This record gives sequence, C-alpha cells and structure tokens, in this order.
Amino acid sequence: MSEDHPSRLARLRARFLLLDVNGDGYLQAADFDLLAWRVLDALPVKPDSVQAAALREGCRTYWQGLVTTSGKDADGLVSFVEYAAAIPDDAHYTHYGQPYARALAALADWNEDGQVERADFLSCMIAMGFAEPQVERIYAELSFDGAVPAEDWKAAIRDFYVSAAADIPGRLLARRPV
Ligand SMILES: [Ca+2]
Ligand SMILES: [Ca+2]
Repeated sequence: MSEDHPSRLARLRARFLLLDVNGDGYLQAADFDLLAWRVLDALPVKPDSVQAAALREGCRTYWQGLVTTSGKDADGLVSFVEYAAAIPDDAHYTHYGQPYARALAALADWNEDGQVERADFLSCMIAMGFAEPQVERIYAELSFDGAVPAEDWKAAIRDFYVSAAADIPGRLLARRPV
C-alpha cells in the first residue's frame, strides 16, 4: 500500500494549510489564537474555564515551538519553506506539542471517561479545519465502540506533529482532499 503514502512535501503542505488558520499563506501567532478560539467555540466548554485556558496556552506553545525551530522571533511569520525545512523531533514535541494535545483531548473528553465521543471528535476536528469526509475517515480509523480513546487521539496528534512518523493515524491526519 506504499502508493497510498502521500509524498513528504504533500503531507507537510496539508499540515501547513491546516495550521494557517487565517489563510494568509504564513503561520503566525494569530493562527494559533484563532485555532484555540474555533475549537473552544465548537465544544461545550466555558471560555473562562481552566480547560479553555489550557488550550489557549497549548496553542501559543505550539506556535512558540514553530518560531523556535525556524529561528524567527515571536512576532514573525513562518513560511511554508521555513516550516518544511524545520521538522520537529520527539523532544520538540514533548516540549511544544504535547501541551496542546493534552489540552485538546481534555476538552474533547469533557466527561473525563477517557473517551472522546463521536460528536465531540467530529466537532473538534472540523473546527481544526479538517474536511468532513476526512474527519469521518479518521474517526473510523481511530474509534472503538463509538468513541475515540483519548490516548489514541493524543498519539495521532503526536504523529501529525512529528513528520518521521508514518503509521496509519498520522498518515490519515496528514491527508487532505485537494
Ligand atoms: Ca496565517
Ligand atoms: Ca468522554
């Protein structure tokens, strides 16, 4: 099934497009504020809750990780070329990506049973910019008994973040219809 693997650049381009939330062709701090806002708007969560604050902070940390890797200052822009040239490793993920993944999973699993129910998963992924048919496909891949285990979702987000990963969820998360 190797023909199903999108090329590295296509995967990175798909991720870049998802992260460029305001669609101006660059990544900047505003994209990550907007990402947090959209996810919070899609879920039954109080904007002034601890969980909401953790997501906003996680999104900011995600952005700081990109800035650090591409050598820009915090007010700068990250272009696709810069993004593609600076790919994070596991240590980078632990520092800059994991707070985001944890906050996101904690929000989506709002009843804290370790499962992200279908409706919450779909709302959240669509808010993150994934197209609906793709979200359904990812849900089918990750779900078990009508929900996605929060741990599995966090693992998929990690795969999305660390480009060397090529397992199924990461591969699916990196796909985007063109
Ligand atoms: Ca942008
Ligand atoms: Ca739950």
